Amino acid sequence: MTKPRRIDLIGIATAAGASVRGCGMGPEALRVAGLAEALIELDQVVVDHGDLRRPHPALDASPASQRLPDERRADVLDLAARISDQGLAILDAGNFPVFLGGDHSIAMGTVSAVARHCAATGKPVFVLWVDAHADFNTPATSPSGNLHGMPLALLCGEPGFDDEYQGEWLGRIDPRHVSVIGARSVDRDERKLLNARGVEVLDMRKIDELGVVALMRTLLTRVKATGGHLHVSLDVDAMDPAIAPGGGTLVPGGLSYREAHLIMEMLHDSGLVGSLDVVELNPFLDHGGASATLLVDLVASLFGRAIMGEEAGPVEFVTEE
Ligand code: 6HN
Ligand code: MN
Ligand code: MN
Ligand code: MN
Repeated sequence: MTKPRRIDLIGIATAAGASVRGCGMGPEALRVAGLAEALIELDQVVVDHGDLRRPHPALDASPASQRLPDERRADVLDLAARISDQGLAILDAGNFPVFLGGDHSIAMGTVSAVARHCAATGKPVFVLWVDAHADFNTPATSPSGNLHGMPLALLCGEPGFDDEYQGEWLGRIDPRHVSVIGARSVDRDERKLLNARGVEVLDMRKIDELGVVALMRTLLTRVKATGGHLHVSLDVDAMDPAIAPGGGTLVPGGLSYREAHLIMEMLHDSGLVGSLDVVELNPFLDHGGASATLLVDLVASLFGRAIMGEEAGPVEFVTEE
């Protein structure tokens, strides 16, 4: 990755898109785990913009987690609009935004910021969704109603979202420019949509059979050929729960420590990544900061931390026939 002018951290302290509470504390846990310090260690210039959050709602006897998804939707959309505007300003200033979630619904805002920024220059946008889930549900296909399972469908213009969901995110991304890697929990009707729209799903079986290197090379070669901007959205549950217990929707059989790092190292070497989300970290469920620390180390790999230092040889892209 060519060194960005500056890395801008922006926290989004929310769990409004999820039904398990606690990932609103994610940004602070990533700070405590040393995110900024790890980046500064890599000679990056870092600015922390603090957190976006909803004003504290009026208290009543029932916890927020008992609010229905529809009742939480206004919070999700309000935050997404603010994330989109703030993310756009960061990108337009030539800086690299790192969005700290928060649940994965924040990607409606983060990816729309990238799409708006790139629309001005005609640069195609590609999205790499590193996740146990595909987050491509609509209100009709979702088993939970939770908006953190739907951001990609909204971004890809999937029909079935009524006027309540209007905003900068709708239909901003070409589904054929989206790759999900690490998937192992895809809902029945969600799978049909993914196939119909041509979303690439590099699921755990493909990783087992072909390995991260072959899959990532093919993907990066394709993005490179178009001169596109690659946005990476990293969900903590992409990693195996044994190494990343701090999430509210864990699924067994995830990325190993080295598979996850190798993805980040290859992304770094490609020079293609221009924005990043780190989402779904739930410090309340984490074990002694293990997941927060892992995420910080993965971000460091994305920004060039390497086992033998930064002078690793050039990576060759092999175009597969
Ligand atoms: N996440 N597919 C499930 C749903 O409720 O739509 C789980 C979504 C999880 C979302 O982890 O970002
Ligand atoms: Mn730019
Ligand atoms: Mn997700
Ligand atoms: Mn997930």
